[in-house]
Amino acid sequence: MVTPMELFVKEMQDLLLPDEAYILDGSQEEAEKLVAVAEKSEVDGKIVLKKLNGQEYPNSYYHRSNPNDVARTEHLTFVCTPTEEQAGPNNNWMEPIEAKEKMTGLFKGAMKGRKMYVIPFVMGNPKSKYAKNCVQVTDSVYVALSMRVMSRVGKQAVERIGGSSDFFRGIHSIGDVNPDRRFIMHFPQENLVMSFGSGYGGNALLGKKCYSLRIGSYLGYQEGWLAEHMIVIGVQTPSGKVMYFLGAFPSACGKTNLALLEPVLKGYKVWTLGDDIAWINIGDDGQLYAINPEAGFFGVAPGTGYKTNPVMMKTLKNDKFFPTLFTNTAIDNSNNTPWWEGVSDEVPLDLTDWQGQKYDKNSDKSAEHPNSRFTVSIYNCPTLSSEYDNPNGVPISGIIFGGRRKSTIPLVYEAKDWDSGVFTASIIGSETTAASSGQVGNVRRDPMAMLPFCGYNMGDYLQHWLNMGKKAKKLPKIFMVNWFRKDENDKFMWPGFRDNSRIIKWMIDRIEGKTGVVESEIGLFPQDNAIDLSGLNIKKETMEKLLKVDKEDWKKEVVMIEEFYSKFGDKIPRELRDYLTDLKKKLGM
Ligand code: OXD
Ligand code: MN
Repeated sequence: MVTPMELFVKEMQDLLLPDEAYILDGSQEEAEKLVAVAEKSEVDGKIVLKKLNGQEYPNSYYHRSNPNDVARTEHLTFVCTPTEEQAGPNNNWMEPIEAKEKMTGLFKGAMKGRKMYVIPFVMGNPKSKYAKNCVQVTDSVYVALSMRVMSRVGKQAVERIGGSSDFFRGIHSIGDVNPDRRFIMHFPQENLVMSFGSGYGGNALLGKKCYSLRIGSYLGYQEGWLAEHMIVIGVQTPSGKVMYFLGAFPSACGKTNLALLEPVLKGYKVWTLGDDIAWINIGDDGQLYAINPEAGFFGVAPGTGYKTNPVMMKTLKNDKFFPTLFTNTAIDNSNNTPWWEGVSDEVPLDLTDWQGQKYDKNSDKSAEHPNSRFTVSIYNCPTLSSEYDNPNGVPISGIIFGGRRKSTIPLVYEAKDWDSGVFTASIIGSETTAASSGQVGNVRRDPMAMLPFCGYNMGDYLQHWLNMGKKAKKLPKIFMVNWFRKDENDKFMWPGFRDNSRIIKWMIDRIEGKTGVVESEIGLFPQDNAIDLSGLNIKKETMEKLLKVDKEDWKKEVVMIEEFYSKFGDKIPRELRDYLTDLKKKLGM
């Protein structure tokens, strides 16, 4: 009997017409073989992978992408639900039949002369009841290798799928890497994504943003769980107890640094479970439990260094897993290592930039692309939590939300309860960065840091968050942070990085009921001296400014929030609109 998976492969062969199909088995030999193929293959006239200095960076290879294909392309990303309202104003929408016709036209014969890689994979530990089965086809060996790092690929997935037809289907071809023929189409009702014309991680590694967030969020809405753009960490206190936190921040707000934090405070330790995605379920005891469905980090290189993220540097230099990939960084020719700003104090003398040109030190552009990335196994991470592979996930005590804001949003505050926490998270704004193609530096409203990743109407999504709160028996505390406040001279007021552990310590004290709060218009603030500042040279006035509600700023903020909410009409839950009305009253508006 032909299984649904075999049938899918056959359908893909008939549509894409590859010269041959290869089903990944997930073995070590396979990884070596695929790397050898990539070292000999060219795409766009560029060798797909080049070996880097194995003494400095074991198992590492370099990939340079087409300069037109370096970030997620939100304007070419569509959610194809039967009605436009289901996708919501947060998504581009296309009618599903029209979208499929368009994509089928692009895919027809797209793999002629190429090999089709069939990637069976599981998102999450295959032993977990929360894990999900998936199959992606692709004609990119770089994508196939990246998927091996980022998910559980191979035989265990095939076994888990068995004769079932309940698996995610991902169809991917890099086509001719032409932005005019580039689309990432999601069909949530069919558990299907069609992606054409891009080899970039977020567009092409379909297990990541496409499945684990956009399709996942829709599945969570149907099935009663949450797929979130969140880190998962365990924070160990001096008593040895570990408390688990989730953290949601828009792209490139230091999420990965927080996930691999080395706390500055003695006796505290952060254990890493995930740096990008969390799937949250209500466990048998009524608490929220999270798993990280991914198995690797696809992290932003610039700004990663021994000062900012020593644990990631150790992860990148670990030799446990084969291979580690670097994409669009610069190359230091003196020792054939990947280079980016922040990895060393000095700019090396002989650099090749991310486009393959000799780098001019006096150039005002960086040698690496601002969204250059590394792809590395989570098993390389020296702070990997022993609970990472726990099939039940970890019980969550606190959820941290944040954005990148030079003004308005205080360093930290706590939401009174779950519903006000949902309101607080629904109003996150952040200055945009290079992780998505688009304008850098504007404030974009980004509820739960999910705006680009929510696969259905964000109004329904916010209602789903409120409903989860009603269903759970014990809920985590919700906090809002802003590490990025600036003073009048445009200087960061809070040191950030390792010192952020001071704020997490305060959160733990709050969860344990060890410290009280001061009420404000927007939420609950730390009492005087409740944040441990030992060994930190920061002025009292600075802390006061960091922990203050500036009413005039907030009045402007409320106008922006109202404008954002209005896009969703009455889809925004009544509770949240009431919170906004209440906030306006408190601000005297
Ligand atoms: C990412 C992103 O790549 O959020 O993780 O853009
Ligand atoms: Mn992300």
